[in-house]
Amino acid sequence: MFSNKDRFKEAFLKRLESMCGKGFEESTKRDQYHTLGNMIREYISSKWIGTNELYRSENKKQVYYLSIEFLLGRLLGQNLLNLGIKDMVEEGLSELDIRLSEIEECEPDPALGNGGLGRLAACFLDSLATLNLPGHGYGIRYKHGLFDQKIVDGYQVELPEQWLRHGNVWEVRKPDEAVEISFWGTIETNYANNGLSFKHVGAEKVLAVPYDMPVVGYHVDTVNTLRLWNAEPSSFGPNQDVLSYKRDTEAITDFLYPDDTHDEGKILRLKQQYFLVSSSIQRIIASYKKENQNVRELHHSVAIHINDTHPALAVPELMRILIDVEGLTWDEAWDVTTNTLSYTNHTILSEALEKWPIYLFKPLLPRIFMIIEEINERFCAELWDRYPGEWERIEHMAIIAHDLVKMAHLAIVGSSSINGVAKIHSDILKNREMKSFYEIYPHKFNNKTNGITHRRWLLKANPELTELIKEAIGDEWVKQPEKLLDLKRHVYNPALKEQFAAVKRKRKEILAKKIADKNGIIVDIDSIFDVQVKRLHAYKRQLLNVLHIMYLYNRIKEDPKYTIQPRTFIFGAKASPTYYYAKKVIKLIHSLAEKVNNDPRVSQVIKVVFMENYRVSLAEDIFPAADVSEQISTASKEASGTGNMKFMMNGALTVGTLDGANIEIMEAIGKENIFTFGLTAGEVLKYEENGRYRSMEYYHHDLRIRQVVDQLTNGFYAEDEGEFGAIADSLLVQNDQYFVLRDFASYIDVQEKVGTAYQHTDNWLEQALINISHSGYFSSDRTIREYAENIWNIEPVGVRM
Ligand code: CRA
Repeated sequence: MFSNKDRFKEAFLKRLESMCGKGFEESTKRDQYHTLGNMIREYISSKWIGTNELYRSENKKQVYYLSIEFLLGRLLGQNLLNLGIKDMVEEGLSELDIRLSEIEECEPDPALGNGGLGRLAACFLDSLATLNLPGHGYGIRYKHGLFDQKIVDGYQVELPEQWLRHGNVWEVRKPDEAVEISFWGTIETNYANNGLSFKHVGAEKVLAVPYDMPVVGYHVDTVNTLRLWNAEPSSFGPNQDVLSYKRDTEAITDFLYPDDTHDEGKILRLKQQYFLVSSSIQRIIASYKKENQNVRELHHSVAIHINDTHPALAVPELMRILIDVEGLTWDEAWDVTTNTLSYTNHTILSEALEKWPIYLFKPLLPRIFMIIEEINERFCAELWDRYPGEWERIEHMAIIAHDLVKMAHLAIVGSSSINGVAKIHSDILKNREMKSFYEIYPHKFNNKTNGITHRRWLLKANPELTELIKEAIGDEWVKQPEKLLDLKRHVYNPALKEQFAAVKRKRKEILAKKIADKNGIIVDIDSIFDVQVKRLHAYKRQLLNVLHIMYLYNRIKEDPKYTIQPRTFIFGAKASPTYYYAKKVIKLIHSLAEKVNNDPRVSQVIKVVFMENYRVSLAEDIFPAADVSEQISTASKEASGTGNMKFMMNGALTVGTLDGANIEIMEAIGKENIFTFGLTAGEVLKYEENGRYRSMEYYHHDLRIRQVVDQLTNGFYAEDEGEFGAIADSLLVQNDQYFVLRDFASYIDVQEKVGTAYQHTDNWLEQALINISHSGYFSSDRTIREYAENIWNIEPVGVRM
């Protein structure tokens, strides 16, 4: 049905009638979306089955990537592109007077993630499949993904996200592969003649039913699997109070927790984590045992990756199955477990380090708790041997201490590999945050700098730029993104620069139209599109960006001779619903926009735009249109960042601190092609240690700072003077934890340089092209190859299409 355009058209019309029970004329865009999606899924099936058969017959090692989040974004367009049938389908549809882009708009954005961590998992799946690597994602099928953001009077309001309302064309329910998960109850210990055995009695059972989604590689036959688990009542549930049992069970997969950098100490969250881990590992072992006899050799065929600490219960769960179900001894089980598991840390923010109180943990997961106690005891005994008498050190490193279970310690002790997500982050882990663990396990620690899939963030999001690059250097880089470096030879070619400028302009026009439609704001295409899009968090310092704009406003008002290169400041960000400060920053951006955009003179040169409901599909419109990428986190706090890479790949120049992957971006493109400013990580960490920073001094000594900070509370931006009190307090009363005022002056300076640089158009375009040419290193293909070779020990399987 996809062999040529005419057969496709015919099949499409036939399928539309049979699926929707309507003729073409009456069909809606959504009917057309479902029809096309259905046809594509069917087309994928044979490759999917083929891939699974190949994996079975070759019996090569496979990796399972356990993640509480997968932020996929829309799949229709990406699948068409990866299957190599997009142009044909697009033409066929247009002959039927249907625009593919309009159909694509009907697909809800599967928002099963918050931000970087979840999106990284999605990029990794794309790379695994494209590189023909046997690797699958295991996650949760949340009924509601991340909330939809509405802005009402400048305030964020959260609406429940409803991605499953009209069904999900990509998924296949596999009830035959459902497994049971046990919560609560008690453990009976039996002393038989050949040792101990444990029986979990009185447990509440929950059924985990898998829904599989195909992960299609780019122009290859590999189709891997993303398996999402759904919680359902089990037939072995209680007889009494069936209704509340049903409600409690389904609640497990109802919601994605809308916070990535805070520890949600809720029992439901712990239930989600065990639900994911237990269902995944039970199934992984069952499928291993179909082809292999000896679970003692599991790690030769299986690698299981723990994406941040959320799935760290994989350690005791694998132990439980190996000991209680498979009958291995403790030592045998420990050997298999530690050789199977690997762990990535994504943050050093202490508020994100998960610690579970025993009083919640132990009753919910009694057997798992016993196993963690045993792991902890053995670990502490080892420490005692190594550091006799050093109680403090041992207490500090223990997995259980002060009535808390420390998930990061559990993951480190139970894994063979621990990695950070950018060089500086991995170094901070080794030398500070996890120093004591690095001392005893130096061989376990390594770095894997994050990456992004260029197939979504360049090929799909920016077809215009993709074409331009292909015209200039051919298309080898599509399969080998590091070959984008070939573009470097052409950077000074006037024709290329001109064409790139035209592409950028076109993409700015497209975004400007969206802004006009959605926000009713007319922006100047010739202005710098200066963009900060990411989750709202104090450490990411959207506030620094805002204070700069407030300063510009004052400057323009006060000094009639002051001229600047016009700029459009674009923001997109969701704040966690309970994060008071973050929501105030969103309100402040809106109050600022109101003032700036309505001032006759100021609005000639600057505009402020907040784009509602930032998500993957919106991001695909934003990155290609950006001139400037704001990556201004407090140095040491942003583990890597991945938006920075998406901007770079689309030819935006970075304004950034020496943080996360910004540093590696700078090393790749050269200092002269990035605008850096602010404290270094070393300086920040030193301040944190010696406590010598006084934000008040900066407030008193820099008039520009005093003016903007005063304007937060003197009625300038809100009638209610208390409106932004929390923000002012964070800066002054709480001594500015993220060094916003400390970095203010250097940020203003660097922003001035950006304005001047933009006026040297030729030079700017060259710098943009240099950014693009070095972006290949930041493809997730490179990252995944490194994981495959150095951590998982897996190899490509199968043949290219
Ligand atoms: N919030 C980091 O903060 C990083 C991503 C992916 C984060 C980012 O700097 O790029 O992970 N950390 O590695 C995180 O989620 C729980 O920690 C993120 O997305």
